[in-house]
Amino acid sequence: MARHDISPSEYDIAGARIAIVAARFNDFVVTRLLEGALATLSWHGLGADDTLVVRVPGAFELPLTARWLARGGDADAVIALGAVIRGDTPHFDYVCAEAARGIQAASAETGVPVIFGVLTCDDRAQAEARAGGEHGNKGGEAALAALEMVTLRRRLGV
Ligand code: INI
Repeated sequence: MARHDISPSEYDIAGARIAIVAARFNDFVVTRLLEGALATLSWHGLGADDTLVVRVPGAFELPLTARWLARGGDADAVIALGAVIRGDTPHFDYVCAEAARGIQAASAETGVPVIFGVLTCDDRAQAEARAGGEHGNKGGEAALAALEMVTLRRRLGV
């Protein structure tokens, strides 16, 4: 039986097109996630002509927009970026849950990989640490996940 455990050196992404939907809420963090994602895509040879960036109000709007982009047929993968930071009310829990559930549903319903690049943090410091700080840049990691899924889908022929 074949094994597929794809490393970055094995990416099969020639001609791939990647759509990114990024929340504007908590822009001080999301912009860094976006920069991380674009830098990683660029490092792997995907530039402005291969990427589409769409901004939406907040993480709650990510799933619907990801579904539009995935259904549009032009994207081999969609990356959803956002940052939900806990406040004093249960609002955080609703936004996180719907973003996660909706992004998974967008992927399952369209068959296009939709990557969950949404930080869910207790405070600004946690978010900044994951957006180019001591815990790396989760936007860049989301881009790698997208490229791996594009490659895997091509390999499996699905
Ligand atoms: N949206 C976020 O992306 N992050 C948050 O932390 C956040 N909080 O905490 O409220 C948030 N709220 C807005 C939400 O995503 C929608 O844009 C809004 O409710 C309109 O539908």
